[in-house]
Amino acid sequence: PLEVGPGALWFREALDRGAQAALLADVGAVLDAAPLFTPAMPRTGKPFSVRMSNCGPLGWVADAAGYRYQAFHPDTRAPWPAMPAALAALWDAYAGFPAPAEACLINYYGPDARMSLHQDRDEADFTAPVLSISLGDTAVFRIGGETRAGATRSLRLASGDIFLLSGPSRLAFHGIDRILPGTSTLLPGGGRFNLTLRRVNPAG
Ligand code: MD5
Ligand code: FE
Repeated sequence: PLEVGPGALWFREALDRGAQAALLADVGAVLDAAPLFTPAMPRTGKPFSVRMSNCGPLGWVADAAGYRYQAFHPDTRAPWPAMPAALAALWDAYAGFPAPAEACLINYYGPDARMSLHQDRDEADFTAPVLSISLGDTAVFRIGGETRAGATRSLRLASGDIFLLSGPSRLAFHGIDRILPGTSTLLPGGGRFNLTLRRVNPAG
């Protein structure tokens, strides 16, 4: 892999087309049971441009009350679908962490969706890495250091790329500046899925 920062490992083209299509089918089955919801900013209630769902025991949600992990879908109130075996296997292969992932956040980006620069700090255990899998159109990803003011780098995450954030990079500022429409034929309607596998609670 390419080490783009301390503990930030970029595995380009890690998944071949068949593996991407199989993961996309798994995502489709999850979304049949747990449809994409529109998260909203705490306090202001401003909607995100990215739509989301989750699978696994816990899922990340955002609404006027705040950001949190919970065991059920914010609209349907149903428990999140189980983690597909292929995703659990990717965690085992790439994360190098002894406990299983507890959450897979599914982000869907249409052509105009963005995610502003932020840190992922809603988990109780920062010693566990975050594993990101990109499917569909290429994203312009920005990653900096542990302070908002620090320098940032811009990387293009393509379909089939896997990104591991561990160690000091686990708390790096990062975001998605834009999607490059038409760069992949994987999703029939275009757009991009990003899957992030996470631990939420301290291991054992
Ligand atoms: C995405 N997702 O592509 C982006 C980046 C999110 C989120 O940022 O919070 O859902 S995935 C790469 C990533 C994930 C977690 C941490 C870091 C990068 N990082 O510390 O650089 O939908
Ligand atoms: Fe993030």
